[in-house]
Amino acid sequence: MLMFKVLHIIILIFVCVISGNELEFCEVFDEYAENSKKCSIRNNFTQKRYILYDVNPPEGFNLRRDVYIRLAVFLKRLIEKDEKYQWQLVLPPWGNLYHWQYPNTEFQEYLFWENFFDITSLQQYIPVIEMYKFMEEYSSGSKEIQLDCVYILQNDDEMFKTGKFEDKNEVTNCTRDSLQYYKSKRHIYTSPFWGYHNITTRNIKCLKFHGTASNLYQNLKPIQYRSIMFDHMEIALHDEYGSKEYWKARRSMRYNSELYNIAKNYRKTFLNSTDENDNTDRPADWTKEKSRRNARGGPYLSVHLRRRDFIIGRKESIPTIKNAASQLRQKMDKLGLTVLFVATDGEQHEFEELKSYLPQYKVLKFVPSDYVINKFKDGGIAIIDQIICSYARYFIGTYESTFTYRIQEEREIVGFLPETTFNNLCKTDKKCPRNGQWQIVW
Ligand SMILES: Nc1nc2c(ncn2[C@@H]2O[C@H](COP(=O)(O)OP(=O)(O)O)[C@@H](O)[C@H]2O)c(=O)[nH]1
Ligand SMILES: [Mg+2]
Repeated sequence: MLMFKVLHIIILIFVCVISGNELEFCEVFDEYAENSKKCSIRNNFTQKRYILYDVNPPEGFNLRRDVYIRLAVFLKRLIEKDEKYQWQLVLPPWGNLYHWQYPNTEFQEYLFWENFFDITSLQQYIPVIEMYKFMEEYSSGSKEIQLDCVYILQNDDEMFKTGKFEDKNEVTNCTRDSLQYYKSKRHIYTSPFWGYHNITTRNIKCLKFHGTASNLYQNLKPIQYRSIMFDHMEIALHDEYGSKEYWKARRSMRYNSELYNIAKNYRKTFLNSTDENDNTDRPADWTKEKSRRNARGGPYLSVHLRRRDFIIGRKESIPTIKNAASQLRQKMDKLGLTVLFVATDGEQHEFEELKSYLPQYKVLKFVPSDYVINKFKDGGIAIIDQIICSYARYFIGTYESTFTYRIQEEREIVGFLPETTFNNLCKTDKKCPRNGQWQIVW
């Protein structure tokens, strides 16, 4: 018994000494061979390697979801290729998005992925961890979290001028522009780092980058770096856009189950729509899903009516409310549907206006309870809108909206016929740009 106790104490001391070492700053500049050696001794101790990322601040929720897929496929391939390390993708918390309307900003910061997505489903595709988990694991009790290397990706302006695009991965001097969001004091950089003041780095590199995400491989340097971050990750392109692998990653992005349940209740209560009647049942586990095209959908037409910045920025394709109403009426009459579900970021008066043009139809939108607002906020409410749209018998979206694209993908997964999915509102009857059809691959 005493022996055990002594052994226990010895092990405890050993663990403390080791984690103490991990706190020590490890200089990672390539030229310092001595330090690199120190790093490799430390880093070899644990095989865990963390990839973190962030996206250009003005980008919205739905493009960010697309950027996740680029990383997920990259990581999946990396893990297949490189078994030596345990690669983990750290999920960047959501916050301060331009479109999120609720005024209290603190209210919409530091939102973890589990608010919106089912983490277990994501983990069935690649190893992901939430930021708070990473902070716990990585800091070994210290308050400050120092990332080993931060790469800020930049477009190569020259390529955009000449139109000659080729793969590029070139470390360049950081301009003031590229560092605009970073603060530095005595070679230690802080902010933005998702709003965490205790995350820092000593090592920022600006990278002129052109190519797909897998080309970032050369920057990982796992012998030197245990944690690396790519900022402006939207600059790296998809490795396999639209492939089977792309769709696997996409299918792993199941929403938080409570969001599905809220949508399910709404469909049942207001839209007379259930999975049994509509042939839209799905296996609880996305890896068990199979290819099918026999989903029927609930007896309603759904529309994603994108307004706000699109009215100004995309005048060429956004119809007036009156014109949108006329397009919707024609379609509902053709399909024999009398119920319209509207997902929109528009103002209440725009919704009222739409309704006023469609008096003979039931026109609905999802109105969140205080509970839903407080718990899931703008991001969750948008997802509920997306889910309801994805179970309709027929969907009409907005041209070139990533919010619409995510609904179309969901409908492809549920198993609708493409002609019920890949439709968008036109500017007018005569002027109609069309979105592409990115059909699912199994
Ligand atoms: N609830 C809700 N929010 C929407 C709707 N359309 C747009 N939004 C909000 O506006 C944002 C639009 O930005 P983004 O996700 O980048 O999509 P995109 O700009 O349409 O490509 C969404 O993330 C939502 O916060 C909608 O139909 N319903
Ligand atoms: Mg956007």
